[in-house]
Amino acid sequence: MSNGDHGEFRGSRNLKRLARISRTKQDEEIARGLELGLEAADSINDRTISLFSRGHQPAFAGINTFMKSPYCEDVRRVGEYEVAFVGIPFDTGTTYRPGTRFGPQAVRRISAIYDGYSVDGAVDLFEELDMCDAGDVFVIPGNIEKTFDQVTKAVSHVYTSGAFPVLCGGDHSLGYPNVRGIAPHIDGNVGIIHVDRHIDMQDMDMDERMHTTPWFWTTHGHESAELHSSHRDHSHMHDVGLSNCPPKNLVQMGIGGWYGSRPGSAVARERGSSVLTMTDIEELGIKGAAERALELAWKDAKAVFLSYDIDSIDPGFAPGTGTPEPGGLNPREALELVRLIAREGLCGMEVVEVSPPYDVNDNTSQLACRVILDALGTMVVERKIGHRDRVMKPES
Ligand SMILES: [Mn+2]
Repeated sequence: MSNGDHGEFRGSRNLKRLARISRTKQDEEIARGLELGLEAADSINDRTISLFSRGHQPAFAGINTFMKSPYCEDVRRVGEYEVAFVGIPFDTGTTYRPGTRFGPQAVRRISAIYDGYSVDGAVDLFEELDMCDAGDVFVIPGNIEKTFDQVTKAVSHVYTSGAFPVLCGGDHSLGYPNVRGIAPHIDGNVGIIHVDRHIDMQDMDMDERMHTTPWFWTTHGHESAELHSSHRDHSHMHDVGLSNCPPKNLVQMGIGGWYGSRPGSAVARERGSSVLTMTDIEELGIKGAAERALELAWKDAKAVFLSYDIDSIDPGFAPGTGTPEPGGLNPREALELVRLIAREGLCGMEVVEVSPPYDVNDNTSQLACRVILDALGTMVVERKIGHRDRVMKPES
């Protein structure tokens, strides 16, 4: 339906809604720009422009945090924000092409094009959400296990501080330490919606916990540890499964193609996670698929985590990734899926597998940025995060 109530187009209705949102933060940004960046040259008629760029404009200028949000350098203060972007530049878990260690910086760079105002979404992220960039986790290149410990401790710090964690990888091995930083703080089961072309559920890959393994280690299924007796010899691998991440609440969407799914499929089958192939999604449609996913992920769960692998989008649109697999979602489908999932709220999200050395025109990192913005925007509209009621005037 393109028309909303009273035969009015959604766009026109959204413009009215957006007009009710304050522009306090924009005004503050201008004042701050003039204070810190000095007044512009005499020939500049628009006196809101400063001499040195200190805010969103120009989009191609400036020191680039995610969405040009404040850099929370003193990470003890991260809880003063509603959302924290966290970079995790780690690609030691890749099994084909590396390069995702440059993912967070690429997503930050392209994010500068956005000012947070969306006509389609009827949301103004800049005004309605206090977001910061917490910088990057100090990963240990070449050591997966030490990095996992760093990541879990960092994510746990952000989550328990009260900021919604947006975790930007990095490769998909991070799925496990990311969820391990959140789930133990949730009093009840945690569902996981995993969008990917790959099943990522085998126990080990080339003798390590690579990016093909996160859901083996995240969901519990202790009997499966027996699949691989060598686990008992690895002191750091006793922790098969987080106790409140049951496999029945793991929904894997977009799975398919011809690469690397054999070992993970055995585990998915045995533990009983829900696997929706691209063909399933095609048959159900995006709305139907999202409905099924939400039903399964939220069943007797307290919270849901979104794990978004950018390779779920067809490599024609998202070539900058480590393990491309044709036949995935197109961008419009992918973003609709993300928005439908985010409507019910999330406890955290990750976007992984953006590999800028293989990207073209920043297309892949821009899509990763959009996955984040569409999820955040939806949650603001649904009042799951942010402070819409404080900055939006009531309807007159
Ligand atoms: Mn993948």
